[in-house]
Amino acid sequence: MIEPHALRARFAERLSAHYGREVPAYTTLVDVAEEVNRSWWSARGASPGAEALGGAGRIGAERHGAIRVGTPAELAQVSRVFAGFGMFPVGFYDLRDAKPVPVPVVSTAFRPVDPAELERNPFRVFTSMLATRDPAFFDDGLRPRLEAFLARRRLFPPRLLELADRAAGEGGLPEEQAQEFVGLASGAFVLSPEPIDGPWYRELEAISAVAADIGGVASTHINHLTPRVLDIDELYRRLAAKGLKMIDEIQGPPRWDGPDVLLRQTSFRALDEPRMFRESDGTVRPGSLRVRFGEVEARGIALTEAGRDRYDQAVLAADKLRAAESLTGQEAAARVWPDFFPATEAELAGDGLGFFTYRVEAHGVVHASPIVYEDFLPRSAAGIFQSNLDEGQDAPSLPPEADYDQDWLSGAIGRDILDPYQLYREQERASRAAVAAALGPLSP
Ligand code: OOG
Ligand code: NI
Repeated sequence: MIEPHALRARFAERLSAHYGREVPAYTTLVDVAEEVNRSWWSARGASPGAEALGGAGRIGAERHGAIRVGTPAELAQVSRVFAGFGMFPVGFYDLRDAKPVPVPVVSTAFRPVDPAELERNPFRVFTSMLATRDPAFFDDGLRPRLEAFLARRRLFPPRLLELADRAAGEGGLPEEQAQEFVGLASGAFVLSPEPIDGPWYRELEAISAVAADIGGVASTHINHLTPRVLDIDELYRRLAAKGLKMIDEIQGPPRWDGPDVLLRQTSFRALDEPRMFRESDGTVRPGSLRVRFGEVEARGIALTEAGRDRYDQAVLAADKLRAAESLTGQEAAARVWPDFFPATEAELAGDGLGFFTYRVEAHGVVHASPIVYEDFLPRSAAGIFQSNLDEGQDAPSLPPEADYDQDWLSGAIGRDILDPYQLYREQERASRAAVAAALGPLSP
């Protein structure tokens, strides 16, 4: 039996091999990320706490991908496919009122939830669904045509869903079916060479490039695959030295002397890719689309709700400072950060701002290790979407209206969307309970 974690590792590897062939800059990015990680481990790998970020094996294979679908029914099918790989929906992200540019989607992330499963292979996929019901983006003239187009297409062959259900239900698949499952699943996320309906695509593109990417074509695709790097600033420098440049500055927390929290990411625009367009006169003509891009990320400590509040306040303060003094986002964040976050992991734990696990070491000494943030940040996500949009798109003039929320999305998927805080809290609680069992109760 090939278990879900092994299926997941094969799936991630297959997608990565495919993506590297199609987007050569991705291969460069992965190579440089590996170099940076090797230097990091050789400089710091033996120091206490290095393993807390996840082992070198995990981090070397670590990727996240992103896909976008059009309807609740498609999302429910995605959920079945990923369940076969041991990946479950965690977190709800509403990007419809994201700053600076709203994106007409609501999203969740499919990922392993068990710490042991994450260590075996942490592949996760940020998954967005088009908010077709929202009149802020789609008017009554367009919506029925869009929904009819989406209802006609089939993203996942029935055999794929059947194998996924079996893998989820039986805890894996025999070798032959495992290969078939991984092949069909990766195939479903490969960019299709089919000609695109030109007028239809452009009508949607006038509203949002993301709407066109989702609803303007008959299939879905992985639009980026993101390696994890242990020093994102160093990666930035090495890429620049190679003449490659990340387009956006780093999103998320700044580089500073204190503990790294949550997620720092940056992305680069992919090149135009040749595609065929079918025009209204019936001719098929070559054109190009820019739908895939590159991204890299560094993961820090998971924050509690209180820590996350601090983070949101720090971001607001950085925004203000940035506007006032024309700094970059990272410069502004670095200036305000010490006002909001303590400089040591011990204080982050003591102030209840970050999640940690505890274990008893020799002579009854209790050691705290930070829990790595396994999720996403809506504001960075919106920034990442932005790197995929062409310039000059107007934001819609209306605020989001349709009531998409986490409960609605859970209902649409037919499966509970898990709360990331609850997962981290439970992990921390279990480790404290184990310490208490070994030593007697731990002070809070
Ligand atoms: C997803 C963007 C979000 C991230 O890393 O925050 C994301 C998309 O472009 O579909 O991947
Ligand atoms: Ni991403």
